Amino acid sequence: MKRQTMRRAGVVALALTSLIGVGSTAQADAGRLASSCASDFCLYEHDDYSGAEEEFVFGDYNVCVRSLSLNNKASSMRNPSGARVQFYDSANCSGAYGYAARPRSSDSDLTNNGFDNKTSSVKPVRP
Ligand SMILES: [Ca+2]
Ligand SMILES: [Ca+2]
Repeated sequence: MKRQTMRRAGVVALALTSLIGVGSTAQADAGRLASSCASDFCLYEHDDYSGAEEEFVFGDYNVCVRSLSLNNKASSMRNPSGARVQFYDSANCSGAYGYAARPRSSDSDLTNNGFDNKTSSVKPVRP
């Protein structure tokens, strides 16, 4: 089980590297826990910022960004940006958002917000 997770994370890391030049998901668990989100916003496959990582670069407020590699999989998040980030169950930020992250915040477990494995798109808004 563990090995399988690592292999999947490696594939995602490769895809991310070609996309934005950052890929740290293939490191050991300890390394992932210690690493921080180098982009505007990061989703993680599992609790405590572990598993595969998807990084987001926000162009502007109110622009919807779809989750690709972690669609319906995100279980924790880091938001180092100055934006409030709204989480949507739908793919194009349609309907009401289900969860909102404060600027410069992180959440090691989205379960208690009722949003584990649901996020399909996110939208940064002015805080
Ligand atoms: Ca998950
Ligand atoms: Ca969803």
